[in-house]
Amino acid sequence: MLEDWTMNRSELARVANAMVAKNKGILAADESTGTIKKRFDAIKLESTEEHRRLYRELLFTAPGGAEWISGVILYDETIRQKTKDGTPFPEYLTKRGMLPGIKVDTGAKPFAGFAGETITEGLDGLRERLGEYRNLGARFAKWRAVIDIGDGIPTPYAIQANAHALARYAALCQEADIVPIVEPEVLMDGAHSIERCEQVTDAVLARVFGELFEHRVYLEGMVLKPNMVISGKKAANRAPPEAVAAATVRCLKRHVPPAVPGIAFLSGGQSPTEATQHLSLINKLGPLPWSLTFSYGRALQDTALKAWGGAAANFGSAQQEFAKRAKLNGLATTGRYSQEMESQAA
Ligand code: 5MM
Repeated sequence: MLEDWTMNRSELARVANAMVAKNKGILAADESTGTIKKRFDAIKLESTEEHRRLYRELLFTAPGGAEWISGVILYDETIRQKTKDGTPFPEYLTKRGMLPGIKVDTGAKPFAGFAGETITEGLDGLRERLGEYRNLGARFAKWRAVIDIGDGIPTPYAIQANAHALARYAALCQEADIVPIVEPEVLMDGAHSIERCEQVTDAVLARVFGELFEHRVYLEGMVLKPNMVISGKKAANRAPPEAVAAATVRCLKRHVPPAVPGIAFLSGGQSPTEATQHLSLINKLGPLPWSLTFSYGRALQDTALKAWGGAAANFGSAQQEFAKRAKLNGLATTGRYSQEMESQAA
């Protein structure tokens, strides 16, 4: 029994370390049906199952992409889809050296009794779903808690309830030999200052790691996916990139034990270049006890999605755009990105 547990732990740690391997990061391609529809609306493309499949194929098969991508977070529909030649996506990704992952939460829903706050759902039946996803090839999973900053929010109890759900999810994942990505996202919507973001992120991370400890989560076998500490999008004087990097590192040092192998940031509405620059500046502040990388959705995909526009003729150029962003973010994981690289070809 003890032997099984040790083996299970060493495999969890192996996968978690591979997810945050040097020069690489994670592609978040787990947009639910409603979110991908919004993305397609922006390029005036109908959100059919085939268009969603084709778009994901564009990203996953991009020449050069796998060099910088360690893993891909899939959605329930996507993990069951195939490349045009009939290879299931998880099998295709694995062959190219990218770990398949799966979003398992069922979304942030209004938190009853707490106006303006949400609680992430999806724990019911999770043990069974994890078993199915493991059989479909998933080696890691993701659950996102959403914390909004506003008048009188977040409340301590909404933070606690979300942290508790994240920890229950993480423990269930590890039981199923799946590495949990623990994603507590403090939103950058609104006009709040960077100081307020730091205060809230401090409180959230403190509670999340408290709950992970209580739930006996094996820290060496997980990845944290936090927001950066950053001014609200509508703030009057937004803090400069160096201040974002310094505040983010300060906050993480206070709360994330060195046992956690890696931290993979979400982009949260930052522009693609902003997200890359911040990551690079953060890494310049090293050495740090964890690997610091990306798990971007929009900041990796936006330029490729626009370049594609749903047209077959643009497929190759959109793949180049994606590979370029993957490479620049890969370089940012070791602080080697510079803005001059933006004008160079992939
Ligand atoms: C890819 O976007 C995911 C959101 O999907 P739903 O809102 O449809 O569930 C999201 O969880 C994503 O993985 C993270 O928030 C990071 O994405 P960004 O775009 O913030 O980097």
